Amino acid sequence: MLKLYYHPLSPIARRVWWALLEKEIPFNPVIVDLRGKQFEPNFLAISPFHHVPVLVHDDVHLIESLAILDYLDHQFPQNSLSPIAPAGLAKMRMVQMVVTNEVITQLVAIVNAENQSLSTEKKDHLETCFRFLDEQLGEGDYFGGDRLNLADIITGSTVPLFSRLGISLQTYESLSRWQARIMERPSWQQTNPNDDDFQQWKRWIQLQVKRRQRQRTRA
Ligand SMILES: N[C@@H](CCC(=O)N[C@@H](CS)C(=O)NCC(=O)O)C(=O)O
Repeated sequence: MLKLYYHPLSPIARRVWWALLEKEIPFNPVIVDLRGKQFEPNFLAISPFHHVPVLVHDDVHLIESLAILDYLDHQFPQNSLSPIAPAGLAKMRMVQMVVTNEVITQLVAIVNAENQSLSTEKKDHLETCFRFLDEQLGEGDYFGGDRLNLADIITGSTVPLFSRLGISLQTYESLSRWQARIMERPSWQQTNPNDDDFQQWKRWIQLQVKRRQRQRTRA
């Protein structure tokens, strides 16, 4: 059976967990305690950059959430989460990359700033991200039009966290409608951290940022 190394509070590992539920693929979940166990040699042997998620399926062993999602969707064709048409596939990948490269960094910056206000530069950047996602949705129910795809899963594991951090999406009509729709899905609800866990995740992110700053000053 598939083995997924993950942590229930990791929005990046959540992408894979959520996709497994949507595709109704049975799996064996292994929680990695990210308060230190990720640096132990037996975990580093399967995840050299000490990250979750990791997927092990027979002799296939994968890190990197986007690669894992591609593998799952092609290896298990039921409830497909990837469009076939080239333009649809490229759009899905474009949205995935924008969320991964542009949006997640803003999320970390907001959690780290806690109660201090964000710089104008960061606010502008976040607005550009939300405007982009809003435009990509247009009148569609999902990024792929009327069908959920991997872009929805990646965006849906990330964007609703901004609302939980007090950032309103109200001015982005398509994105707000899409968010409400996504949050109704049982697989979204099953993988969504409760409030206590969410507070714990924020503290964990702040510690990670401090750890990286310490590493940089030592280097
Ligand atoms: N590019 C990787 C990033 C994975 C990642 O950053 N995972 C975080 C949790 S959200 C992690 O495992 N952090 C533990 C650490 O860096 O020590 C992916 O997409 O899978």
